[in-house]
Amino acid sequence: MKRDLALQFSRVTEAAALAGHKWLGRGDKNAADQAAVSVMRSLLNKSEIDGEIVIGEGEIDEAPMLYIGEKVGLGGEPVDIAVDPIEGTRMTAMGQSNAIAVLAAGERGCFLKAPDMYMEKLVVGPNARGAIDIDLPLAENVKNVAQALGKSLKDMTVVTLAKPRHDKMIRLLQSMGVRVFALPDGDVAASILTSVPESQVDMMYCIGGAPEGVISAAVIRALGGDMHGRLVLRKDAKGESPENIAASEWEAQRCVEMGVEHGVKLTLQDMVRSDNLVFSATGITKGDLLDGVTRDGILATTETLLIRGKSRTVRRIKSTHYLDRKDDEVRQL
Ligand code: VTB
Ligand code: MG
Ligand code: MG
Repeated sequence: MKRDLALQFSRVTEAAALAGHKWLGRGDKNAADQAAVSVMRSLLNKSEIDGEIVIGEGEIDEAPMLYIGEKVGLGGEPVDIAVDPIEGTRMTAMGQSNAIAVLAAGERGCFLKAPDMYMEKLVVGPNARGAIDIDLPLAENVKNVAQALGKSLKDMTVVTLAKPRHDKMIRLLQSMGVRVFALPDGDVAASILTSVPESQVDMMYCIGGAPEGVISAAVIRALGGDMHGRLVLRKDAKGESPENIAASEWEAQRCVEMGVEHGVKLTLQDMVRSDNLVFSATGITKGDLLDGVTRDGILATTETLLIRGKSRTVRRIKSTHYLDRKDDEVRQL
């Protein structure tokens, strides 16, 4: 993938973050999402790529923009694109930390095409590569990772999402002496924390979205960390209510159509097949990973994490934007 495309992708997540931020704390997560989706799409369509959305806003009948299979770009390099215009719409709407705008692009066929369902995820940083196996009990994984890192359990930090489905797991880890950080939402940012040197997080474990799982796999691969996943039916993540059982039947059907299996281990290589990728994330609200957007009249600032998988170059780009000078679709005064 041409080097210069990376900067182009960072402009796309910057614009999505600026658009989403306009809806910060206004309680309307759909409006925030819409704004980010639409600007992301229009900037992708101005890029010199022959792009296809492989992880996006959903199926064509439910998502008018950035749906799975949508073609984007002016033509040029063939790339597959995985997006989450706002990873954390609820966080944006409620003014909580850690919301980001995110995109991963890779060579054709690079990313696992996963249905919009749940995924169990286990992520570690570069120093614990090879030490995880999602088929083993979590307690064992934590011990193996601690050993790989040369740490005692009481010095281990695991990050997860604060969801009822994780309560038992959180108590188990805490009873082992492990420190647990339970964030309200946003497992992409949480996953990245395992693999950036400045963070104290050793492992991320949760059941969250499968699309978010593939996006996380892209950045974890680019950073040299490790990850296992497993597609989980809704009834197994959220309980056997009639709606959840019906949703699970649809999910199982989608798995067959998309040629993936639920309930089986997915390695990092299964989810992301090449290093030839670019990952870009821009903070919307201030978080552990990135600063959020700041606004003062027509002036705005953003912070973006931009990573090229091939060279493993990690850039943090602080930008100042004069919104009155932007193209119409980005100009949000
Ligand atoms: C997951 C997680 C995301 O929302 O999709 C979660 O992967 C939704 O979980 O990072 P629930 O269905 O239990 O609400 C996020 O946390 C934010 O989009
Ligand atoms: Mg989203
Ligand atoms: Mg999301």
